[in-house]
Amino acid sequence: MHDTIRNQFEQDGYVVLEDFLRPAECDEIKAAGIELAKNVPETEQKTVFATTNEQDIQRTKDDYFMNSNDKIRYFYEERAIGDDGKLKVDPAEALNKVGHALHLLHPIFRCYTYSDRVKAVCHQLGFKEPAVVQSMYIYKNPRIGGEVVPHQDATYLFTEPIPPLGFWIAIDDATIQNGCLWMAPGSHKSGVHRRLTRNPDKEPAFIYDRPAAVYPESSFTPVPVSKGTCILIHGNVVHKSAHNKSPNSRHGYTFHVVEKKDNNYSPENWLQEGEGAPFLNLYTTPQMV
Ligand SMILES: O=C(O)CCC(=O)C(=O)O
Repeated sequence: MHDTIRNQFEQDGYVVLEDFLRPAECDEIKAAGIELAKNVPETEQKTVFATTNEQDIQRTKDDYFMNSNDKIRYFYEERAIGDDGKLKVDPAEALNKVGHALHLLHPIFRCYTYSDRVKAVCHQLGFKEPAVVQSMYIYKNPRIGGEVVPHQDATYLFTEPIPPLGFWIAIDDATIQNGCLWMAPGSHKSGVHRRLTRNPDKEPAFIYDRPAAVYPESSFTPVPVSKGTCILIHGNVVHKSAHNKSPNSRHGYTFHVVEKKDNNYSPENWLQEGEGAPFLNLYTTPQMV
């Protein structure tokens, strides 16, 4: 079992773990995600998150995004907000995602992040001191859920020599129609193609060091999965997801783990450890506070 996961991870850059969560556990997480969407505090600004255009990414990475390492913050779908700044859709279906400290601040997300199953996977992949650095609930809502363009997670969370590891858990069935992940198997073997780095005291606050790589459509394979499946994502593997044009949501819970032992976490990453956002050792952190 150990070798199978590790070999596949090394070969393809991702591994599909079916039945990682039970349907009832997904339902509990989904209820928590919807509860967050329905109760966005009035004081939160309406920030859009979209990956389709470079300037948008750099603009999105404003203070609201940048200071979300130790908070639960709300990012909207572009198609959810009208020209007047008001919501065009039901608030329960307006968000792109919530992040980035669910694993620290929300009891349900904390429980499913620091779980024995997650710890076992990290052991199997050989992590010595794994730490969770960020978490997101991604809604990919019916009809408006935006495309996520091809990228490597290491572009945003650069660590060396050991790349970060993503856990991506399907909370709904993820299909080709509602925007499942598409992976480029083996693409993790070609290094990190570009990085988004802090650009202190300048505008924009973040810059890419290189233009976006162009990946042929033929390199991607769709990975439709049933609710409760976890996809382990190597930090250097190229992946994407399409616009959800279907009437069904495609919720997912995702978080990233970095190795702390003998590994360098780049001080240029947008996300930094902070007093309210410690990079806690996964093996020793309790599920409940
Ligand atoms: O959930 C998705 O559609 C894509 C998520 C993803 O690629 C990421 O967060 O890196």
